[in-house]
This record gives sequence, structure tokens and C-alpha cells, in this order.
Amino acid sequence: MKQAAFRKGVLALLKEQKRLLTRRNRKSPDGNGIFERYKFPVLTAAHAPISWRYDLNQETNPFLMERTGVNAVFNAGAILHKGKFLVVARVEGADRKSFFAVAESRNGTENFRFWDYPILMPEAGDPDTNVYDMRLVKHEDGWIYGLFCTECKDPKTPEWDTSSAIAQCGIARTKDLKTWIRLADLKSKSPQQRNVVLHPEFVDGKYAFYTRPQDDFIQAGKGGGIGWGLAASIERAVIDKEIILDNREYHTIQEVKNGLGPAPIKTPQGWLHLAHGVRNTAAGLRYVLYLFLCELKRPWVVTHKPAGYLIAPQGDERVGDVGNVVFSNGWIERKHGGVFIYYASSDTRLHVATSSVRRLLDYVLHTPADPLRSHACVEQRFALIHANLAALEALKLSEGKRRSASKSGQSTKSKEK
Ligand code: M1P
Repeated sequence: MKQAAFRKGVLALLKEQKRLLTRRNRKSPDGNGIFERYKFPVLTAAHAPISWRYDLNQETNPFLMERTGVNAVFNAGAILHKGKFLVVARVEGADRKSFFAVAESRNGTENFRFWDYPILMPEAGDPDTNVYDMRLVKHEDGWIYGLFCTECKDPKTPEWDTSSAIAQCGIARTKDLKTWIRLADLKSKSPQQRNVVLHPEFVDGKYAFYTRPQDDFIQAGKGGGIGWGLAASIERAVIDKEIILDNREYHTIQEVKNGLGPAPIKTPQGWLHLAHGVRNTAAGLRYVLYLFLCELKRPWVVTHKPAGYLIAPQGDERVGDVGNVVFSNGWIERKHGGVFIYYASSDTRLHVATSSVRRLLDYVLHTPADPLRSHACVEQRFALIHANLAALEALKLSEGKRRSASKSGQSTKSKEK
């Protein structure tokens, strides 16, 4: 390639990326009253800077190859920091290893742009093979914490088993999201921990964690689900006792497993939570998002939980590396109560949905809970339909009224002719 052609090639790459990064994003028109989706994802693999993927030196990369591609950008922690919407995304390289990178936007729904460098997360003790899914929390102790999953091959498995892994919770803290101090990994009785989230306030003078104990804990007959435990220190966090706050349950959206999403939003009515629930289908696992509310003073006590899901994969969201998945580990509450939910689809890309604390609270407080049986579900709908017939009558929109209104509309039109 001649130098001019190489330069032209680089320019084309930069131009195409600029087009993507400056693209406007609009609300999709088909909302459900609870939240709005947006036309485009906010981050994709194509948003990863050209300088992370291409060697731009003609001498070492004469064919301008994308040597170190990015496979996916998804599951992002989120925070409003110095007036900017920041997400710490899970960036998965073509080599399957994930790492964290900060992307920033002025309005939270479009023009997210990665900072120049991804986060070089320090290692703690045993090196992590893979890190992913950071939850960001501004804690009342003054630090911003990032809790994430750190995974490595299970040392107890035989050599031929190249897939069994151990997952634990890594903890790091920062003031500016640039310099990160890695603390010791969380210690608990569970041999596996994913989806661990730090509660933003002290509880009984201790750091409080939402956990997801697995394996032995479940086999020991204690059930499994979103757990809760306290640790005296954050520098060497140890949880001695975990209780289950939101269980898995037969024939629900969280029959197989569930896990907490981002840290909860504090509202006057309680701690508002976003979580994911997983069920099995003939086509594999299906991940959806749901909401629930916990007491303010006793954050481990659930007070309200609407039946079913808040967000399920839809349209293109159903397709990707791990299909039929929506997953969220980040949301942002603005001063005036606007809520930006960052959710990823099919482990491939990141989207935003917008709502407000008022709307989400209304949904969580007034949507019926799952009665857990078909008969009882139909009874719920009977009551709704019955009340709706009266409501339509009051609005003069009952079917009979509508028919006669449209007839009289027709006769007026024919008279006008
Ligand atoms: O593939 C779906 C998700 O699977 C895991 O979540 P969980 O442990 O709750 O099943 C995580 O690997 C997550 O990153 C991924 O999106």
C-alpha cells in the first residue's frame, strides 16, 4: 500500500467512527408508560476507538489490518460524575478477555465516547483471568467503588476440564475513575460469587453487600437468590453470614437464578432495585429484568415486587453472542428524578431506557404481585377487566357507546356529502 493510500484508509476509519459517535438517538415511539426504549444502542463494539483495534503505523501494519478487534461492548456500570453521564462498560476483545473502559456522554442517551485509554485494573493476589460486570457505587464513606466479577480456572478441576471456573467479587475504589486502588476480593462462605453489589450506606456501622451465593450454599438446602451480608471492613471485606433477600422460585421469571443489577436508588418509599431473573426455555436460558422495593430502615426486607418482568429482550435485542438476554448493572438517577437504565442485549451491545423515579415507584407499588398459579392470575385479570368496563363506561368509551358514536359520525359525514 502506498503511503497516500494508507493515510486515506486511516482517514476513512476515523470518519466512519465520527459518524457513529455523533449520531443522534431518538426515543422509540412504542412506549408502555413505564419506560421508553431508544432507536440505537448507546455503545457497540464499533464504538471502541480505532487506536485500540488497529496498528496505525504503516511500517508494522502495511495492510491496515484490524489486528486486535473488539467483539462486544455490554454490561456497564453507570454513574453521574461532575455533571457527565459515565458508564464503565465491559469490553470484550476478540480474544474473549473482558476489560473495563469508561465512556462519557453529555445527555446519557447518545454520543457516548470512550476515554483515550481503558482501565488498567490492578490485580490482587492471584491474577484474574477475566474481569467483568462492574457495579459503581458512590458510598457515603466518600469513595466511588467498583465491584466486579473476577474469574479464573478452578484449580481443583483436572487438566482436561478447561471450562470450570471460580468467580468471586473483586473490589476497587477511586475518586476520579482514572486511578483505581484494588482492595482484597470479597470473602464469604460461598465458593462462587457473581453479581455482588455494595449498598451505598453503612448499615449498623458496617459495609452492606448484596450477594449471590451459589453451589454449596444452595445444595445445603438454603435456597439461592439475591443475598445480603455485612462486613466490618471494606479493605478486607469478609461476610460471615448471608441471608437470602429475594429467592428463586418455581415457574417464575427467576426460576433458575437471579442477581442484583446496579446499587439501589433511595426513594422516600424504600430502596428501589433492578435485578435480572433467569428461566429455562427449550431454546436455552432467558434473561429478563425486574424491579422490587425494600424497606428503608431494613434494606434486606422486600416490601413490593410486581409480577413478571420490566424489560425483556425485544426485536434485534434477542440476537447476539448469548441470545435472549437482557442484563443491567448500571442506572443513573438525575436530580429531577429522571432515571436512565443502561441494559445490554444478548451480551453484545449496550442500550438505554429512560423513565423516572415517580413512574418506576408507581409501577412497583401498584402492579400486582405474582400469585404463582394460573387460576389466580386469571382472577387478577378478571378483577381488572371488570373495573375497566366501568372505567370505559365512565369515559363514554364503552363498546356500545363507541359504536353509536361512530354511526352518528358516519351519518353526519353522509349528510355533509
Ligand atoms: O450471559 C448472560 C449473563 O450471564 C452471567 O450472569 P449470571 O451469573 O447472573 O448468570 C454473567 O456472565 C453476565 O455477564 C452475562 O451477561
